[in-house]
Amino acid sequence: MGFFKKLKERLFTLKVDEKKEQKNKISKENKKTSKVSDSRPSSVKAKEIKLEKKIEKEKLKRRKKEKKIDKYVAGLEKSGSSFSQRIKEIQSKHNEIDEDFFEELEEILIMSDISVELVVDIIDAIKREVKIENVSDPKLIAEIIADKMFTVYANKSVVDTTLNYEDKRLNIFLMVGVNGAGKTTTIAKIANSYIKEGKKVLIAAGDTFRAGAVEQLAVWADRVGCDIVKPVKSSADPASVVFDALLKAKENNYDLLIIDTAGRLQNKVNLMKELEKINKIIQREIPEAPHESLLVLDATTGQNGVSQAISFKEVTPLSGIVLTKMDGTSKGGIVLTIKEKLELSVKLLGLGEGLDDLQEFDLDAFIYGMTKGLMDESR
Ligand SMILES: Nc1nc2c(ncn2[C@@H]2O[C@H](COP(=O)(O)OP(=O)(O)OP(=O)(O)O)[C@@H](O)[C@H]2O)c(=O)[nH]1
Ligand SMILES: [Mg+2]
Repeated sequence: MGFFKKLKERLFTLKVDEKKEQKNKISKENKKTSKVSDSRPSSVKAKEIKLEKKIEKEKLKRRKKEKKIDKYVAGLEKSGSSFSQRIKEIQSKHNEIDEDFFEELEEILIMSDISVELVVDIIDAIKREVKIENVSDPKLIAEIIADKMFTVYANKSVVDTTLNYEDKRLNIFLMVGVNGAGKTTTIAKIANSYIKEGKKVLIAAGDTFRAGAVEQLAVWADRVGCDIVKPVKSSADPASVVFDALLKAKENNYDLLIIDTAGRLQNKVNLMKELEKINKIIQREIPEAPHESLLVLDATTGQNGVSQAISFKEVTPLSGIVLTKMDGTSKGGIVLTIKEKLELSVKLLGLGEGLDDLQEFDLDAFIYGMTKGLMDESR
């Protein structure tokens, strides 16, 4: 089975057997229309109810997954269409898969912000596959490209993208990143998704440097309906805000505390000291926290963002990356580069400005969004 077919199956197939679902539906219909009371044994009826519940659960899961895939497709519209367009161009330009073809393919991958090292790996893998499968028609190569982008990414290391959130404890997420990367909006989006799950969320306005930062966060907190701890006076130290927030969160049994910070990379030593201080205060209260230290990066800054991330990694321990503004770039390959260069997983993707446009990273959905234009039919 080809890669695209397998990918679509993973993304769109319902786990529960569709035949079983149909059978269950028919038996339910019969029951409704029949005037005779249901005389079947109770074990049969119980089994039917169990299956029905399972089907409903799977359906809900599928709806959620479909919504996520739609978000990915919309958010990766720029990247996906430009990537697919360029691949199609070289497919029709070349009659055979030769060195010239590979050179142009290499350029396309590099142009989409995939690092040179990764491009070399991907091209090598494609070349091997082309040889093994004896493929000579460029029209047949799209699937191999998508497949190898996927496997090179997945094979490099374990792809752990789930956030370290657990029930029955105070979870602490620390957000870092340079000004304008999207920290504040990302905090609002994360808060919103946990609030929607019924969790009690508190935000700490730890960016006390930029005028207006606290107020901007307060507006978001109000909009998503969560509580916020602000500095008591404008000159307050971020560490004191974090301390107050920790006390409030512990006393009032919050599920999640998200901490906003200022990202002034201009002064690395100060930034390092400040983050060290914040971490120390958190660990004095909860030794294993922060449970996530997420670096927020603007995807539109491309390779610059990667250098920025490397600098941040030097000043503070990080547990993952949030890549924002993916909808604003046509170079989606940055996702692959970040993992390669930083040995950190992209845990969340910002696919738009809306509150539910922040999505957990999903390699299948990402590759689908990037290469959908190359597939024969859309679904
Ligand atoms: N299109 C798009 N815009 C985004 C996304 N994430 C954030 N933004 C926008 O990016 C801009 C900056 O976001 P902020 O959240 O204020 O960034 P910040 O890192 O908190 O910035 P400072 O507080 O100045 O340090 C805002 O206009 C957001 O709406 C995204 O995923 N897609
Ligand atoms: Mg901010």
